[in-house]
Amino acid sequence: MKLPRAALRQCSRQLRPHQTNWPLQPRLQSAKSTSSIPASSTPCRPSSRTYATTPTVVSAADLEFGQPVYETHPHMLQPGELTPGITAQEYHERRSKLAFALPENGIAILASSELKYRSGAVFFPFRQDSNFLYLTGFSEPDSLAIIQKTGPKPGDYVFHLFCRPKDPRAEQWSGPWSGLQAAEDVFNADFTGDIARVESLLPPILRGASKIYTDITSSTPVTGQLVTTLLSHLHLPPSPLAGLVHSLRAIKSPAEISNMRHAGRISGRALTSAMRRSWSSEKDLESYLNYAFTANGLSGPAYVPVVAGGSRGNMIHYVHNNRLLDQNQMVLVDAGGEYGTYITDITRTWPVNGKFSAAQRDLYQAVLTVQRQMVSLCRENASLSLDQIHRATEAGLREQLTLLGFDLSGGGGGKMDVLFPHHVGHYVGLDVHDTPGYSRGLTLRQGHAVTIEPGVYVPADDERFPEHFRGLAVRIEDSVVVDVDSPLILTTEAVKEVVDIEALRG
Ligand SMILES: [Mn+2]
Repeated sequence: MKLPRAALRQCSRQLRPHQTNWPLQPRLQSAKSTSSIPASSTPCRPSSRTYATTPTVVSAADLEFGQPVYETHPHMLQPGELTPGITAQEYHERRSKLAFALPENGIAILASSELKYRSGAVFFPFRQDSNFLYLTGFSEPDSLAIIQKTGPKPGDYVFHLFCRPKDPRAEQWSGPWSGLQAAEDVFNADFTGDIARVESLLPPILRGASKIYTDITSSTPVTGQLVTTLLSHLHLPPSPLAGLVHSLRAIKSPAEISNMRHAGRISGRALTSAMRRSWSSEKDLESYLNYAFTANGLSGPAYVPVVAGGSRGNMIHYVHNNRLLDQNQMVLVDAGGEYGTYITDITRTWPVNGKFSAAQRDLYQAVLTVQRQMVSLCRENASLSLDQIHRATEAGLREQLTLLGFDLSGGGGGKMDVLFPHHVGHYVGLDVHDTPGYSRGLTLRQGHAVTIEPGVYVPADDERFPEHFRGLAVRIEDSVVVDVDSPLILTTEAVKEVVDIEALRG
């Protein structure tokens, strides 16, 4: 069977630039005349109080979608983009690469996230499943994406997107969603259908499959029971899909790197502005950062930040952020913003009063020296994995701490596990801990995006360590993209040299 290729239609939105009229089903259904004049250009005549309201065509700019699209949000998206910085063409290429990796007649099925509730009727802002988002750009719950391989060449695939049909009455309560027509016209689905009818729509698609890849289980909301029952009836035991998608996600495209650099630049500047000011409470500092990320063009904080004064920095994920700050202590801040669903991950530690004490400076400088060395290894021609950089970090910190008078001999290994209890880094991208399960033992290559975040956490009450360092916690973290012969540091605007930090309050 010859099926249409998504590639043939993936530029369709460029044929409908801003202000261009195009037909959409909901308006057509309510049309009562055949006027060809769009409502937006019809003058209102106050004297007669008559309104021309029934165009046969309507500008996309006059419609509501479930997420920003270029026609409605030209301040957020460029022509051709489905999400900030990422074009419809790139989404097509991602699906194409996934399909290419599937066996003949293989099918991948992905379920969207569902709206999650905080308490009672209070819900969290919706966040699409990262793999679903990566392959579709479609950010709505109650959706199912199917990528069906149709031939041996790149681009030989069909994309089905099942979602919610437009429903003005329901949308009046929930806010708008995009509907089936937009699934085709905007998101380039070859076929679409009502998610409520998936029970009858899915079997004909799956029947010819040689192998199914999916991470849907019977406990996946909305479609889980249905999909798993169907697969068992069709005798198609599914294989996990996440690993295939993560292999694609792990290597960032130029557009993704650009988004991450944008998030890193704005977030880094916010951190530096925060360091310039004097703070008396963790909560004020947290609020400032969240505001600064958003006010400067990011969509918001990428994760719940750590704002930890003094020895609270020893708790790696301290997020209460509700104590007062002691002017003689340091504050450890792990905070980053998000842009186009791409995150940045930064940690800085600085003296609350703007000037390092001798012990604070020594410990800080030890961590910084190692952090800089490890960042410099994030290049393809170093041929190292994150795990190998982690071992180099341990060796580097051991050397630096010994110079500072730490006795790491004898049971030194155990002591290092106390002082540096976490891995030096992780992959970053759409998620903070990106592509979970993707091995840190793989040699880094161009396009990998990682954090480098060594830390030293000296317990307040452990007499094995020099007294003047007890209770101090230092972590320094940058997000970095691996290039061939150099690292691209995404978060360089967050200053980290001792002299630069102290100069901010000069
Ligand atoms: Mn991190």
